Amino acid sequence: MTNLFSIISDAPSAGDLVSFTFFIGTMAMMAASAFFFLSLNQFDNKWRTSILVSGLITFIAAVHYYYMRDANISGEGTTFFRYVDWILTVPLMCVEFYLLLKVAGATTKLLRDLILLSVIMLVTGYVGEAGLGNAAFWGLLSGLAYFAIVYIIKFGSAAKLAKKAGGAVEKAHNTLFWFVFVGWAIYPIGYMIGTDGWYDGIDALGWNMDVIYNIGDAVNKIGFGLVVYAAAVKSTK
Ligand SMILES: *C/C=C(C)/C=C/C=C(C)/C=C/C1=C(C)CCCC1(C)C
Repeated sequence: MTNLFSIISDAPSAGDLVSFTFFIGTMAMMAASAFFFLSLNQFDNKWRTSILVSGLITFIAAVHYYYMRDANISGEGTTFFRYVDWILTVPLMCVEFYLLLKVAGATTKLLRDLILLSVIMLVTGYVGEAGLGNAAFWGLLSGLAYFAIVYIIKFGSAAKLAKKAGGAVEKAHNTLFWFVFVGWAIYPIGYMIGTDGWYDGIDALGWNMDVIYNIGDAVNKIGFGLVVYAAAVKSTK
């Protein structure tokens, strides 16, 4: 592995969009982690764990982006690191929902259901993307698990708890729902670009899978954390 300073000396040329998004993604995730960790002491115990989890999500991503940056430059492929990152960070996003709704009585069953569905979504996605099976088929299974998550958050037990909690918690829950419904929907677009299937017409757009995934990660990981941060600020003052 290269030393930390290679992150600067290996800075990509402006013309290489893919490397550039890995480079700036690493920086953005590191900066966001510092921001969340350093703000911890502003909050009381009820919110501290949530902010800590926000920081862990961007920190885990920062480390994986550092490796993906190298893997992309050397042409090794980023799929494995990408999914290791997601299998750690997406369940932590489920933990964010759980922690937020705990005031209204969220149970570990809700947490378990969300984590189980997210693991199904990601494992089936990996099988399709790594070329271990028919990509369209495994992507469809992944999509079903994704919609089950959307359902729980918008209409299921999580929605009911959010309503019961009201105030800053309900507002944050609703904003996080939009991240899951719109922000997470960025990923299947990347998947369709990166794999073969009935959807190959999308390749004509000339987009790159890694760029799409990197945009998705920046929006969702940093955005999620900021929503929780804002809710914590609001209910602390
Ligand atoms: C920080 C990382 C996040 C929030 C990653 C989220 C990933 C997804 C929502 C991926 C979803 C997929 C589908 C819904 C179908 C195709 C396969 C996936 C795994 C790309």
